[in-house]
Amino acid sequence: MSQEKARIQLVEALRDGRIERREFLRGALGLGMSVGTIGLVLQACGSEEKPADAPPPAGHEGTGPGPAPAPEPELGPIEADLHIYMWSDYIAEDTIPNFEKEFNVKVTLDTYESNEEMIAKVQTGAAGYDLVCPSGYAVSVLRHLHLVEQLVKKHIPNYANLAPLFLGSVFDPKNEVTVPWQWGVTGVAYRKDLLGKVPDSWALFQDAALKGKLTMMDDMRDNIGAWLRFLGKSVNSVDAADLAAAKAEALKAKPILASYVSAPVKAQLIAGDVFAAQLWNGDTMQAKVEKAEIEFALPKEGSSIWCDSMCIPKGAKNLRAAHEFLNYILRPEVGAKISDFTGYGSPNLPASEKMVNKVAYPTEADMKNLEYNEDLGAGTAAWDQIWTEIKSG
Ligand code: N2P
Repeated sequence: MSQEKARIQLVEALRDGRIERREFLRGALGLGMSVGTIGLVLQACGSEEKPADAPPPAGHEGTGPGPAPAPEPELGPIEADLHIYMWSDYIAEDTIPNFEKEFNVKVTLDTYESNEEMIAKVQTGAAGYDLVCPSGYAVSVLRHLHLVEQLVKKHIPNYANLAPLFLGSVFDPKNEVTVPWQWGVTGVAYRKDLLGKVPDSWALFQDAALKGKLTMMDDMRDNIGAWLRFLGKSVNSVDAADLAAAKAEALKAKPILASYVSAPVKAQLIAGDVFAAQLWNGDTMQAKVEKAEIEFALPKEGSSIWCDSMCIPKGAKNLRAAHEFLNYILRPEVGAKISDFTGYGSPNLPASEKMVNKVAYPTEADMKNLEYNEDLGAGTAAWDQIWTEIKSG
């Protein structure tokens, strides 16, 4: 019998009351289970006592009724390298250098501009990344493709800092694969001095008087999603008639737009070449630091809200370094500095309290006009097709 099977049988025996706690402890230590895992199992099986040096349980799973969690694997010593792939302008300047110094790890950071770009690269399997940062729906896509590793929570004790609002999500109901990173909303960044009005509708991007001074994001979900909301539809619609109507609106906007561009539009807003751009709130705040006349608005038809999370792609080589990094970014002071730089909200509760430029968590009223993007499933092909037609049309 494999050691793993023996461990599972031992946990089951304790859970079913066939062996005593003392017997379980002896067997578990003999099978090389860590003290942390033993603590979790004992807690899940209703034991009051914990081994003397057991850390607090990580996350929320294993504390309710139901089967005990499978023993967590052992991770070796920290590796010398860590490869991160994330959105551009999404981390404070000193986050990585400070981690490198403290943990003696060399970090490589590559950036992307959309979930689709990241998924395509991770799917090749050759990218060699240890951490990626998908939005919620993209976590579902990666899970569906079996492209994410389970987290070893005993190495992320700071997971407890995450606000309950961001846990137990539809894309990770048991908090097994994600560390929520930043949350935000999609709307309109604009130069109040140049535009001369507050944009209140997605129709702004069809205003011929502003030809060449507007941009929308180079992002299938945000772009088509905005036109769906404009039409009173869900950002997650896969209905053929809705998509055809959204495409028609997008094609009306296309000759007015200077380009399809996401985060890099900040430089054009600052320079005043672009008067208004579809953009996320945090990137808008980053641009505002350089140019005070930049503001952010949410169109009345509504928009999307999202939370991006760190995940470990399948086959990652530097697992221990990835976990140490996740635990590090969950420190309140590190998390606060990240969000103070990005301009986004922090899902880390003590970090959000420490932030200089606080971003309040969305209220129920806020949520009335905002939707989370969901995995489109089989509908993804139709969206891809429409997006290709919009861009080449
Ligand atoms: C990157 C912001 C990414 C947010 N600057 C997209 N969910």
